Amino acid sequence: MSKYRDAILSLLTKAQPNYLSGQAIAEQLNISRMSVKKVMDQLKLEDVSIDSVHNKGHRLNAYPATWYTGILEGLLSDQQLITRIQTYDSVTSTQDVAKRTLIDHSDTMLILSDEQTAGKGRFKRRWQSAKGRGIWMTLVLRPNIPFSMLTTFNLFISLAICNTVQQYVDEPVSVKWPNDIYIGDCKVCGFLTEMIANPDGIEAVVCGIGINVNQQLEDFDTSEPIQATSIRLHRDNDVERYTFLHDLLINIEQRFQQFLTEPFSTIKAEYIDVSNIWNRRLRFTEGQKQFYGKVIQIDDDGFLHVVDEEGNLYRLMSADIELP
Ligand code: BT5
Repeated sequence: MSKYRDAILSLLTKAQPNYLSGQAIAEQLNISRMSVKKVMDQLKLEDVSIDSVHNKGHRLNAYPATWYTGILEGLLSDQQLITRIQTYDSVTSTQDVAKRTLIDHSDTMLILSDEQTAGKGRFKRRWQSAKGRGIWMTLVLRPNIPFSMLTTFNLFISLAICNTVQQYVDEPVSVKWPNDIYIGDCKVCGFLTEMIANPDGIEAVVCGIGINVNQQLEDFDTSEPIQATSIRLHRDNDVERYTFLHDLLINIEQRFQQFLTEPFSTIKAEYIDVSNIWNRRLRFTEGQKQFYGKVIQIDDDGFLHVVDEEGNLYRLMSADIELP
């Protein structure tokens, strides 16, 4: 595999919808036109649709059905959130890959896979990750913040994901505190945030995000009782995953910046507005404890205030909430 493959794909992506001549590519990368042609021929044998026209050059016609690092590098060159991108056909879990990779690299990262064979939810629960149907990704971020600030990170990220999904469906998209996104009463996305720390502070925030994008009903394994939906199930056509990912990362970058510079109180009204936990009887599981109750408020630190059916008050930082 040519080491110029990613660079060529990145140039073609940035040039879209225009053609880029073989000569221009060769000059920019300081390689021969023959090397450029070899890479083009190889890419055309895969599922990359490249149009090559005599006297005009090469053009990327459409995004492929699988992830290509070079295309993402070109597509995401307008953002500052991520410096390293790694894509895979199949991994156990992007979360595991990210944690292994951050040992050797100190930059910010996006790890993306077409399939996860052992995708994980919180508390090691299974996360279904049908091949080619969703966004199965982990972001490694390096915020220079005190530990205490992390409590509201998920709330900002929730809004970024919720807003992005809402760009693709008409039905209202909602947030289920602390880390789920719903369409109606079904989960379209779950994410989890892990922290890698050393005695000096936070080394990395490892945020794994799973979004059901193009699944049909039969793509979900219903042998376990899950209330899942996908964006596709609320549209007439498939979602183009590269474009979706680009939109998502623009929103995450903007919300992450807001998280670093503004308190949760500035987005609290917006957050409350898209939350689906108000005015309903909910089942809470916190560790071994389980109870039914109602949410009273969310405070400025992002904690949930809940009253159970005996009138006891709780201030929760994290919990499993079921919508019965
Ligand atoms: C979550 O956990 O919702 C966090 C899921 C994070 C997944 C991403 S994918 C990329 C990265 N790599 C990983 O290995 N993980 C992250 P939790 O709140 O514990 O919810 C898990 C529960 O959701 C399961 O027990 C099922 O009931 C349900 N579930 C499993 N797969 C689902 C899916 N694809 N869509 C909706 N619900 C699902």
